[in-house]
Amino acid sequence: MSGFKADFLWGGAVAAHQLEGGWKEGGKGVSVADVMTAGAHGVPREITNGVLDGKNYPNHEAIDFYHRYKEDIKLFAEMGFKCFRTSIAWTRIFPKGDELEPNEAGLKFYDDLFDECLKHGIEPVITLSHFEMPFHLVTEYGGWRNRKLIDFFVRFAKVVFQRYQHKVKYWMTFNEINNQANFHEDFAPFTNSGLKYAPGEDREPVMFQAAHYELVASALAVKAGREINPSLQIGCMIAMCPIYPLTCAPDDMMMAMNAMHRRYWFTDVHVRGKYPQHLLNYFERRGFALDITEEDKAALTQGCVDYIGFSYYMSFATKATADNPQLDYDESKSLVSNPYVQKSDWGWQIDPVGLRYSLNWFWDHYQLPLFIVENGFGAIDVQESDGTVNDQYRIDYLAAHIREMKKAVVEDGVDLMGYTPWGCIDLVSAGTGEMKKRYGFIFVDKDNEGNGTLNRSKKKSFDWYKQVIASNGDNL
Ligand code: P53
Repeated sequence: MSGFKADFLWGGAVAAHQLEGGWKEGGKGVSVADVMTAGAHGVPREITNGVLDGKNYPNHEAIDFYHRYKEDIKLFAEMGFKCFRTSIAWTRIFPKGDELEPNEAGLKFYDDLFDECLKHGIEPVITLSHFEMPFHLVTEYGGWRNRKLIDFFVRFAKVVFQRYQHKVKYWMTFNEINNQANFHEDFAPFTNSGLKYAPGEDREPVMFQAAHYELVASALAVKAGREINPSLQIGCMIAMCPIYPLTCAPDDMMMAMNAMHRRYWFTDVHVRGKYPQHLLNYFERRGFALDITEEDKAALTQGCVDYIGFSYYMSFATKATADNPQLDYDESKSLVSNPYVQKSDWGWQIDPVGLRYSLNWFWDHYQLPLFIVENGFGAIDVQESDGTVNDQYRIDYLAAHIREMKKAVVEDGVDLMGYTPWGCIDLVSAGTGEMKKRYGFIFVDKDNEGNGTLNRSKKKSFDWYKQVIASNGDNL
């Protein structure tokens, strides 16, 4: 093959809660994203007990895509997008999550949004759950620690598959389901699974239980989606940060392998429909008594995914230490700085070669089509007095990653479906809640405190990406 497929899905990616705003419009309920304040690099977002007066909740207005999506999609079309990845805010469809009937105003919003995309020849790529589950499911049910969530999620999935089956072909179930491997910090358990831990609670088995229910829910959703319409393509979504050994010392290599096991077993279950033996042995060693039934195991085998969607921003590194003889991975403690790569202002290690490695790793393990559904450079952009933004650093980052992606396809023979850079229009950062951590080709005039006109303007990278798409990845 000389390059990317003729029907390669170039586009951009966002998530409902990070750009829509309109947090109460059209009957929308409160989501987990609506109770998270703005933080900063090194300052975690506060998760409040409901929406409190006097706090800054950046997702409530976000970039007001809810009212401005026509203007924004027109700009995406101008760049030549073939597809647009977003999510459906669960709380627009089931405001509390446990209702029996969906909210028609929410369904109508996505009908209009998808129609607008299709009008411009842009294929919607849709995530069902992207860090925005109903907050009611947290307060009433304890989030995904409760088995009942499976039914609520599957009901939501069936409603939207049924409704949009002729408008949306590509779906993913849970965004970055494996982020919660980092269960010692509060962010991932809450955004992935609506988990709030009691002080001193043994967090790890709770995470595995929640993830198990999600994997069953994902499999049941995949099965239901196929029954509704066999032409739907339903994938998983994994946050890929490959973990390198700091040195070639054999124990460092084993530590890296164990770390990969602990961060990526989720993919095994999604793709193969069963737990890897190393994890079952780990549950036994740790004495975790998880609620995994025979029906669950059967369900997992019946809902294997069609493709692997993944995000790639950075690689990690780890090393063995004397106080960890079993070489167990604890993401809050086991990572070390890689001296061979640069870091972004937010400490994310910049490693384009890691993308080629990741593509090969996924392909070697699973032989399923791959879709890079997030990649990008969060940076502080400066708008000049004439309104322009010279984001050459973003162009450099993306070009370097696309070059490696091409090697994976052309030289290594990986089957790659498409590429949707993250935050194709500036939006609220998930990790920090900041506006100033920008990823877009399109600048949005809004700051961390919520000031600004919300006007859109093209950055330098806008015309660059347009050329990339027009040349199917040849003009970088
Ligand atoms: P922000 C951590 C590591 C890798 C990806 O992230 C991550 C996270 C969580 O912060 O999240 C994904 O906005 C996620 C998006 C998110 C994007 O990466 O923290 O799917 O919702 O916005 C970038 O810079």
